[in-house]
Amino acid sequence: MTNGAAVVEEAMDRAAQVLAEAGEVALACHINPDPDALGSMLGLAGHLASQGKKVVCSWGNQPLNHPRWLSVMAGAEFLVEPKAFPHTPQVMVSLDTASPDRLGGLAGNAERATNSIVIDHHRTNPGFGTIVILDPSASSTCELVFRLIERIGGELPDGAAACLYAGLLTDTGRFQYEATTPETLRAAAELRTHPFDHARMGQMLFEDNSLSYLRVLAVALERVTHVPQAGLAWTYLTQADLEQASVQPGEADDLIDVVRTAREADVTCLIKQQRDGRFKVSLRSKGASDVGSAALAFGGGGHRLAAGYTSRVGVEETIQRLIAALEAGRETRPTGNGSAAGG
Ligand SMILES: [Mn+2]
Repeated sequence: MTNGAAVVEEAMDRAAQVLAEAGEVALACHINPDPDALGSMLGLAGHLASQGKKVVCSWGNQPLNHPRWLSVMAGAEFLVEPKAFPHTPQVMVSLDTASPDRLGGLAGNAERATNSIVIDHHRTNPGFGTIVILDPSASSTCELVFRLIERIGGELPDGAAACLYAGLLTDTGRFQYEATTPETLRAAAELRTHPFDHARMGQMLFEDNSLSYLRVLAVALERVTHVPQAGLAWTYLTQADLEQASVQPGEADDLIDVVRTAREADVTCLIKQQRDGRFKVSLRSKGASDVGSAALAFGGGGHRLAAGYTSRVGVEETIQRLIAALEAGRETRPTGNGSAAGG
């Protein structure tokens, strides 16, 4: 066992003890949650509720918009608006949240909590909270929650199993990405022993696009630009593009998954204008570039192969700065494959 693994195990023990002793637990995940964030939160909440704990779940967007795929999960009854979240929780768990600001309106609640348990797998997480379960080698926060639940003990409810499976499925790209380990697959196999409709879940999570979305995808694909010297392929969408097609900015998040299949590029970038005018920059790498470091340099975060940040300058300036950063990275990178843990 490496030193890092021992630290994670010790934090798991402490968290399991605090949760076992708690009567009430408040859980939160990052704003604009993805299935790993929501699944890890509702999965842990479902298990704690089955242990007789009072649980309450939220995230820091006001109002709380329930994603369509929440229907393949369980535990929607635990969700409350952030304003109804305990002001000073005795025990608060923050899930899949790479930094306090990713809690949005609930960052103060985590700061005030007597016990603030943070469970996450983002390498860029600075390690906030009083108990930090941070394992950048874990495929997903759901995998970490699965291990924590084993530690807590007791029967895992079927609905909680479905929640955790959803997060494993999406954060591993259907068990494709490099962080998928035998442990990940053992967790998935164990979760699949519970009765839930995994085929419908896959459909809801990966094959549920509106025609409007497909039309926006066509616009983005038409604009793909190749920058060979930076190993980059990039595209962009403005608010006008999204409004014209009546697509919500959050709906177009997966569009980069199509662009990143470009054979000619190692790095893919999607610049998407938000309602407030700023630009959300999403980055993906096939392995030769560390986009996590690039995103961190621009005030964002993420993993070595998937990361993002927000830019306040226009599309043209944003891409020029990114190209400069990528080119600098290519010059300074040592030869050979990097040894950084993926995520
Ligand atoms: Mn995650």
